[in-house]
Amino acid sequence: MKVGIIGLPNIGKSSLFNLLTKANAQVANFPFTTIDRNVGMATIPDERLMKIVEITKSSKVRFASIEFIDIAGLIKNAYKGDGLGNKFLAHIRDVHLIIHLLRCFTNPDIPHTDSDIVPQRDYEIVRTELFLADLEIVERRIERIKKKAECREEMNQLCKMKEDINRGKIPDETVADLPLLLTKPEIIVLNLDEDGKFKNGVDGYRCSVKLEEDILEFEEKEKEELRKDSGLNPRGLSGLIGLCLEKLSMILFYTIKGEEARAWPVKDSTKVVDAAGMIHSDMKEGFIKAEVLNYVDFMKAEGFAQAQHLGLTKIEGKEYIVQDGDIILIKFRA
Ligand SMILES: Nc1nc2c(ncn2[C@@H]2O[C@H](COP(=O)(O)OP(=O)(O)OP(=O)(O)O)[C@@H](O)[C@H]2O)c(=O)[nH]1
Ligand SMILES: [Mg+2]
Repeated sequence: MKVGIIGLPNIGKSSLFNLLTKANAQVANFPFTTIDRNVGMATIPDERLMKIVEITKSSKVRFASIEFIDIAGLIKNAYKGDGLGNKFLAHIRDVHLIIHLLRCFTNPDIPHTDSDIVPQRDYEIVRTELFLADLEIVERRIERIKKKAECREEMNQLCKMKEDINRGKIPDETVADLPLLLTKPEIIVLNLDEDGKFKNGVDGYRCSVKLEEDILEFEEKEKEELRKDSGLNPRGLSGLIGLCLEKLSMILFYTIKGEEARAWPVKDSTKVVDAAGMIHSDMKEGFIKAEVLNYVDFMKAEGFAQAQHLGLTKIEGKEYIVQDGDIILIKFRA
C-alpha cells in the first residue's frame, strides 16, 4: 500500500516525508526542489508489538512498514503541463491514499505561490488540477468509444461521470478500469506554525513539521505535552501513520517465531490462508490450519504457550478472516 504526499510547491512535503521515513530527501527554501518523486518506507509505530516483546523477550523485532511517496509540487494548470509538467499525475495514480498537505505556517522567509496564506484556496487549486486531469481521462475514453455501438452502456456512464466532474462533484460510480485520481481516499494535513495559532477555517490533521523537527530527540511524553499546548494533534506523526492505516482499511497481525516477533500489515477481511501466503508461499500452498490468539488474550495469559494451556487459542481453517491484533501460528505441510 502506497501513500502519496501532494500539495503546492515549497510547503514542507519533503520535510514531512523525511520525518516519516527517516530518509534524506532534498529540502530547500525554493519551489520545485523535488523534481522526481522520493520513495521511502515508514515504520508503523506499534505499542502492542512492544508489549508482546516484553513478554516473549524476542531478540529480533520487526515492525510493519508502509510506503510513502513524496510527489513534486503542483501548481495551477499542472494538468496541462505547467510547472513540472504532468508527470505527477502518473505518480498520484500509483498511490492508494493521498495526503494533501496544506501550508498553514506563516514564516514570511519561505516563499509561497501566493502572497498570503489561504489554505482553503490552496486546497482548491490542487483539487482543481485533479478534477481537470480526471476530466481529460474521461473525455479521452469518450472519444475512443463513441463510434462503438456495443459500448453504449459505458458511454452513458462516462457522460454521467463527465457531468459530475464538470459540476465539481466526485463521480459516484466509475468505469471499472478508469484510473481516476478523485476517487482515491484523502487525508488533509495542516502544516501549522510551532505555536499552532494560525486560524485557517480548514479541517484537517493538525501538525507542525517544524515543531516535529525541533523535538525529534525529546521523550514521547514531552512531545505529547508540547503538541497539546500548541493545539496540535498530541500523537503527532505516529497518529498520522495510524490514520493512514485506518483510511486504507489495514490491520496488523503478529507472528512469534523462534527469536523473532513480527507485525504484518494486511487489508481487513483478508483470509488467513492469504495472510499465510504473505509470510511464505509454502505456507499458503501447504496450509493445514492456523492457531489464532488475540492480543488481549495473549496479554491476559502472559504468553502464547500459557494461553494454549488455558485453552484461549483457537484452531481456524483457510477461510478464517484475520482480525486486528491476532497472533497467528500457521501449521503447514512443507
Ligand atoms: N517555518 C516553517 N518552515 C517549514 C515548515 N515545513 C517546511 N518548512 C520549510 O519550507 C521550505 C520547503 O520545504 P520542503 O520540505 O522542501 O517543501 P516541499 O513542499 O517539498 O517543496 P517542493 O519540493 O519544492 O515542492 C524549507 O525551507 C523548509 O525548511 C514548517 O512547518 N514551518
Ligand atoms: Mg519537495
